[in-house]
Amino acid sequence: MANSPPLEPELLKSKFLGCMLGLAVGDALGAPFEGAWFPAPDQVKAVAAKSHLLRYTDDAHMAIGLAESLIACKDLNGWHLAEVFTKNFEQEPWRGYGPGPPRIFKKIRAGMSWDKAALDIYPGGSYGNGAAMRVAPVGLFYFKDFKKLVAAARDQSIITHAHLLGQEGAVLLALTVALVTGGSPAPASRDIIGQLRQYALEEVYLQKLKCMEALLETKDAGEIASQLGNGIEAFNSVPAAICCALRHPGSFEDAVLEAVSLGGDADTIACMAGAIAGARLGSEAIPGQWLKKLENKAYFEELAVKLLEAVI
Ligand code: RVK
Ligand code: MG
Ligand code: MG
Repeated sequence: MANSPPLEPELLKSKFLGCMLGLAVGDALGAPFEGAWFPAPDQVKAVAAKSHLLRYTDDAHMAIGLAESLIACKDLNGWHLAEVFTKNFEQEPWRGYGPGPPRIFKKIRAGMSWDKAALDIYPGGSYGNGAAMRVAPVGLFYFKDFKKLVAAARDQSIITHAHLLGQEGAVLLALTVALVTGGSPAPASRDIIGQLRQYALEEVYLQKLKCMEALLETKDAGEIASQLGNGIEAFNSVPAAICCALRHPGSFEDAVLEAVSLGGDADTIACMAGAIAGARLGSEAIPGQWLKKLENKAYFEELAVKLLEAVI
């Protein structure tokens, strides 16, 4: 992004807000459909319309922790972030965390090092999507410096998701957020896929990024789930989320509804798609009827503004 002209401050603010609010809205819209079988977009809209509160889950809760730590440390600090994740979990353990992280937080609380605890749970570490679902604030914070972004996306993964497949999902998601944040206009979807292919190291991601180009045009959203996956593993959800966001570069609503409609790990896929779509289109693109019902909306806005202040 070094050669791009600087963005207008108001536009950048809207993009930071759009990303933080977008990930929370996506998570909350998808949460009632976690594990569902291809819910129709109209059904997703109807459930949201009937809800008094759009409540987010572990995905956005952990993105809050990441933003809090980046703001406090002005960088990615593994010790500090592990403490923030642990404290936030202890305060709100009911947010629907995946199986691994609560066990890791217990080990960290008992004194285990931030970069060792995760290896005690799954052999080689977890390749669940928990590191990618929360990583969007890294994409915002380091949107001007991809070398630092990649290192930070990996370091924040290592706390809970040390497996290279878990780390790479986080890297690809953070890069996509950075690419759509830094460009005005944001690069075309095919160019973004091309850039991601240059950073991908693992075969499963390279192969899915290749499939994604053809899926940009498909009329059958079910093809996305069947070719890219819709599961809890990072490699079965990060490519699908990126694909939904890139297929709808002009509509936050279409990107997020399509992400939920894949079913499976719907809150997480919609959280990641919402982060990308919100960063690309800005907060004005998020439907007001969803935003006004979002739980803790003001806190997501506060974090977005503080993240921006830390990078300009
Ligand atoms: C409940 C074998 C492995 C593995 C490995 C599988 C929330 C396991 C959010 C594990 C997200 C699952 C989700 C999830 C995030 C991972 N060998 N199997 N090396 N690594 N798995 O426990 O934070 O919804 O089946 O790290 O990634 O909304 O249970 O959790 O949907 O992936 O949880 O990995 O979960 P974990 P997470
Ligand atoms: Mg969740
Ligand atoms: Mg989930």
